[in-house]
Amino acid sequence: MKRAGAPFALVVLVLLLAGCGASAGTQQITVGAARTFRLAQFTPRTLRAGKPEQLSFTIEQPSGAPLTSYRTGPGPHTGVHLIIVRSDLGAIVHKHPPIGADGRITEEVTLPTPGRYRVVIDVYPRLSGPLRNFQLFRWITAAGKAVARPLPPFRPTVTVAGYRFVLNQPPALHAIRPAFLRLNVTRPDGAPATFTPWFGALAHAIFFRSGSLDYFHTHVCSAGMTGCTSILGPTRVTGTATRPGQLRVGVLVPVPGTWRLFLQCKVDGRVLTAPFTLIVR
Ligand SMILES: [Cu+2]
Repeated sequence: MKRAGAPFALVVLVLLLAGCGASAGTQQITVGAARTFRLAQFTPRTLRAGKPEQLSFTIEQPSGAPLTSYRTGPGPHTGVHLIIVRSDLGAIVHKHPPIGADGRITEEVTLPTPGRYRVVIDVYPRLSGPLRNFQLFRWITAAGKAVARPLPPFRPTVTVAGYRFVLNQPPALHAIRPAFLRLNVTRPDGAPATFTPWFGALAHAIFFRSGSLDYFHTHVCSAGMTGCTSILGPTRVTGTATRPGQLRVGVLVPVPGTWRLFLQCKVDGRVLTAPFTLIVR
């Protein structure tokens, strides 16, 4: 085993305290000896590509009863976040599904192309004690012949539907160390973009590591908005947006590697997803 004392202790901390979570590569998270949450009645495992499909599941508590009580309030750290990423990190789906009174969660999703997809369910239960959130994982498949695309290299400018995301002087990035990416976002006419809150934040920064698909998630909130800080072990990060068209995005990832950042924000009534490849040492 290459992993000795210190890194293992860190992994345990990450599992217990992760603000928006790090993937352990398993299908369930064990918190202590007795508290195990798991996915139940997850359906379907295979979907059609390019067609809306109903994805449905229940989160079971350690007692076996469905989890029905979730965090509410301002900020993005509430309820259930459903994130589905293609295994080559070429596509992402991000939803905050409604939760039925019986704990059943159903959401319509469209997987754009054939391939394997990793489902990350980031759960914010309303519980007493230190557990803030945890993740559950599943693989699903969109039927058909998958064409995996290699991850493109880092590019400082990404254009989505005519909106330009420009990364200014990106800093060197290191695992477990928070850093900030400063972006300018302009509309197709060149004017600064105005961000509308979406799923409790002005922008969502969803990170997946190439290959292992480790996961982390930070947010950009407006001044005074609470419940926006992401935690990784003892480290915290909060993004800010001080002027129209400007985002300061917190980067905080658990391990080195090549990561794909999916930066999502709502501008002019549409949700934009700007992907960036980042090298973290
Ligand atoms: Cu988010």
